[in-house]
Amino acid sequence: MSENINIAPEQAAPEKRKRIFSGVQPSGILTLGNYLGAIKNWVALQNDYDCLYCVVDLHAITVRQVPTDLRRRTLEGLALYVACGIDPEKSIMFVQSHVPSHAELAWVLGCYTGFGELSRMTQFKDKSQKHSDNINAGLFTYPVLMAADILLYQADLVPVGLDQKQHIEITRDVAQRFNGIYGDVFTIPEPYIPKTGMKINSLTDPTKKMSKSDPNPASFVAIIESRDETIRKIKRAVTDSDAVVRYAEGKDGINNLMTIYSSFTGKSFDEIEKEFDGKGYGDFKAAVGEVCADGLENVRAEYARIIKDKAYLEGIMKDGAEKALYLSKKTLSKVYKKVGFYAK
Ligand code: ATP
Ligand code: LTN
Repeated sequence: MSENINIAPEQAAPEKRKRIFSGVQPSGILTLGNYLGAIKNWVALQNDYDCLYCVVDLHAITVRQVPTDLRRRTLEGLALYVACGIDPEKSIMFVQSHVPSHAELAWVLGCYTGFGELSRMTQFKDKSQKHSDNINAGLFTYPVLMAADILLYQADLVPVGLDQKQHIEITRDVAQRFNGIYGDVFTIPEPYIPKTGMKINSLTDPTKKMSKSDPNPASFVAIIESRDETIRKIKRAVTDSDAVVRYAEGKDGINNLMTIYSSFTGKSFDEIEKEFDGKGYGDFKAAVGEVCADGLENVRAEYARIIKDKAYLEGIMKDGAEKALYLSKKTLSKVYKKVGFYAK
């Protein structure tokens, strides 16, 4: 993998502001993985780009959800975006189901996406295994809806964790195919993947991605859990028995904790190895727990304050949906015209 598919912090702010789109599913309580892999970067990007950040509830129902939980988590997801530092004055925040263009464009794009290419998606394979009792068509066409999200807004960049790279690639393929037939309709988006934090692994099985829908809460750090809980979970994280803090193959647990430590402190793996030279895992885990709890402290305090103000959050949602609808309709009407739909 070249350095440059990862973020290029050296990328200067462009003349005409470029567009960014990203989203998180309200499928559970947001984790440290979501924060370091995605949302932390969204905040950094909003000064230099025009950003749209979405709570992707349509995607969440590809896995069975309890309706009251989904509704509550949608509001909580938006509150977390704000608590993490997304500024409603700078960025558009909205809920995917509030803008019908997403489902509309997804239908059209589905007719330009191959069964074969969807079958190759690793997320589909993983989730079909996890939910073998409910392998639905939505789970299969999930990437088409994601392509619609991105292409509707002519996004140039999509800040996501590494697990989503394949979905950006299929989005590019579908966009190029469509453009090849009808001319330049869609901007071809690039992934924007952080150098550290691109993949935070589970605390209980460090060979797997940390995931908010993991039924075992010990496997993840939730962005909004208590300081003590975070420190306790990290203390209990699964590691090897080698007792040397070193980044190396086969040391998935320690590699993961080093990645987390590095993401919060900005220290390189070499520096971390030196810092903990001669010290045991106990000391290292305590330090990781502390930096993690410190790094999330402000977000947690902001969240506790904002979540109480439902009217404020609903205002952001409503305003965001109006703006997003306006922008999305420009692309959707162009697409409808290009494919030959009769104008109203
Ligand atoms: P689910 O468990 O419901 O599949 P998830 O926790 O994997 O959810 P998503 O909503 O699928 O989260 O992802 C939202 C964003 O967070 C994406 O950009 C994704 O790449 C990023 N992300 C999710 N988990 C991680 C992780 N463990 N490490 C880095 N980035 C992550
Ligand atoms: N599939 C993504 C969530 C998502 C997304 C998007 C991310 C849906 N639509 C558009 C970026 C851009 C995931 O993280 N699982």
